[in-house]
Amino acid sequence: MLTNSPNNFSAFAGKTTQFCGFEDEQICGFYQEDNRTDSLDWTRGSGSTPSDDTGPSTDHTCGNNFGHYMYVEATRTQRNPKALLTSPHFRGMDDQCVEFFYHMYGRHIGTLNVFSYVDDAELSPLWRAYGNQGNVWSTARMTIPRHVAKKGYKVVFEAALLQTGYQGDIAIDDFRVTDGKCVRPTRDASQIDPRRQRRRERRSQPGDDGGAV
Ligand SMILES: [Ca+2]
Ligand SMILES: [Ca+2]
Repeated sequence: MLTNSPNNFSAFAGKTTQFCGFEDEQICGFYQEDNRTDSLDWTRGSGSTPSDDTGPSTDHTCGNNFGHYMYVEATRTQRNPKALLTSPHFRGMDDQCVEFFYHMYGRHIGTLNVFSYVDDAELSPLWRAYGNQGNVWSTARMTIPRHVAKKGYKVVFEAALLQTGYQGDIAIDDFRVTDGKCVRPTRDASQIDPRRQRRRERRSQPGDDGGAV
């Protein structure tokens, strides 16, 4: 079961915008799970991740070495390496849109699963991306339906890594919750082909949406 946030806050308002670029050390009240629930933690990083040919080289908010993002470093030493990061509590009167940027670049990329979590209920899947998505920050947008928003929910990020190699870092940045359905919700993203990846890399600039699917 998920533990309670030490920095729990509730966002309940007619017009809500909650944003987290992970620039603050408190990571806006996001919290890790005890490693009995998962097996790894997310790390707040900046610049490049320690391993070559995987992970972002800058964050998404600032697009430079000073900006921060959250990532999970790939490891070969663990069985089913997995790390959960849970958001603070959000509530809304109507549908809400959850949006964030993700970076999944490398030869051994596993899966990023995103869930909503209401009280003590099961995690319910919102979105997932699997495999190498190219060396870009891409956007994901998913609508939280009204009945969930009214009850109040958290968003849970689960990085499920492959054990096959260390080029498998998964990163997220610029998390946002706004009122209303997402204008352009994104589909799940699976492995991309190399030609498409090159196009995405050419197009990608910090601040744009990186050509997300
Ligand atoms: Ca950032
Ligand atoms: Ca953990």
